[in-house]
Amino acid sequence: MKALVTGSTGQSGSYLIELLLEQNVEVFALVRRSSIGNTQRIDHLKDKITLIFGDMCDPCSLNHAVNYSKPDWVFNLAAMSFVGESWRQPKYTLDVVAGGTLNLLEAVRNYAPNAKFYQASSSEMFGSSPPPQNELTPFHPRSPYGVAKTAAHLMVQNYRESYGIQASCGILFNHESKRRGIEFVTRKVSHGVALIANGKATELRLGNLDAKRDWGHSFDYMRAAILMMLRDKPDDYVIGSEVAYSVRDFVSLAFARVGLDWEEHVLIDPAFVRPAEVNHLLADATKAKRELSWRPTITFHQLVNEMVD
Ligand code: NAP
Ligand code: G4F
Repeated sequence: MKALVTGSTGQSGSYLIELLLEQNVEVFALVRRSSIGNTQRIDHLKDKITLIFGDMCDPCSLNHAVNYSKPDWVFNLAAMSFVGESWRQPKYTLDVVAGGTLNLLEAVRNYAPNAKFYQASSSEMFGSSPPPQNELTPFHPRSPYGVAKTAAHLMVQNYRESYGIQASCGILFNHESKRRGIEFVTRKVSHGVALIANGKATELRLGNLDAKRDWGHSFDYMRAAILMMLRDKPDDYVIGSEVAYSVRDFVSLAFARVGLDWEEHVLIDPAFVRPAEVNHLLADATKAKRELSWRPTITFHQLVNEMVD
């Protein structure tokens, strides 16, 4: 069994590759060229996988990657995934997330039409649709990133219906870990708490503390992605913990982990308030529980502690 993974150097790409290797899947990892190195999250796996250089915006490189690896499974995790940045780089976000997915679907259609395809869709697509959200909830994205993910999601469904591509979309709610990028709120907070606890900073500047998210662990959510690929029939699944907490809850628990009162250190900075907010995401993962027998194993409190520790 061979798998091609885009977004291999990201948070979830690294957990996914570890899980695939455990199952003796041969892994081909798409990596984009960087002048300083961007493979830290998978450096410990480099001897066990094949790196292929490429970029989601370059169809030639994706054609090569698919033709060279001849994969049974394609996991499309590559994205400009930071919502806040997507207002500053909307065209680039659309190009990578939506255009890149189209480029990859074409490469699969041409060079590996029987491969199973996994699309990293997002709860950000639900935007302002009231909670709980499941596979039937209408999309109302609130950011350029959300719009781009919605376009990619619909394109994947279209290739499934038009060409019979065996594509499944995992509509994943927020998932985090100690490998999370520093600009996302959970990592920013846990890192900020560590700096303050070690006397290297005194304050932490944040935006909207009222937003609610359904947070889980990246390891658990990549287990779900593999379970989707093991199904005979492609389909779309919501993956989430079915419990939502506010950003304030996360902040309060993270500071409490080191015995500090968050209200003595957190300042609200308008620079981190978004032009439009997604107020409340809460998964209804009934279908995944029923059809994939998937359950999360790491709780919100364990996640906060892991990230702060
Ligand atoms: P991440 O840590 O930001 O990783 C993104 C990956 O995409 C990195 O490997 C990055 O490469 C790569 N990438 C970005 N632009 C690229 C381009 N033009 N060509 C090739 N590769 C490119 O994100 P993540 O948290 O692992 O998330 C994985 C996927 O799931 C993303 O598609 C994200 O949108 C989606 N998703 C995430 C969540 C979540 O809560 N984490 C929820 C729902 C959906 P570099 O390392 O070189 O930057
Ligand atoms: O951690 P965030 O930046 O994640 P967000 O926007 O929910 O997006 C993440 O989850 C999506 C799934 O729903 C993924 F598709 C996406 O790729 C990404 O992984 O922000 C979470 C919340 C927001 O409401 C934001 O306004 O935290 C709020 N927040 C408050 N202060 C902040 C800050 N977010 C960040 N990044 N930085 C702040 O200072």
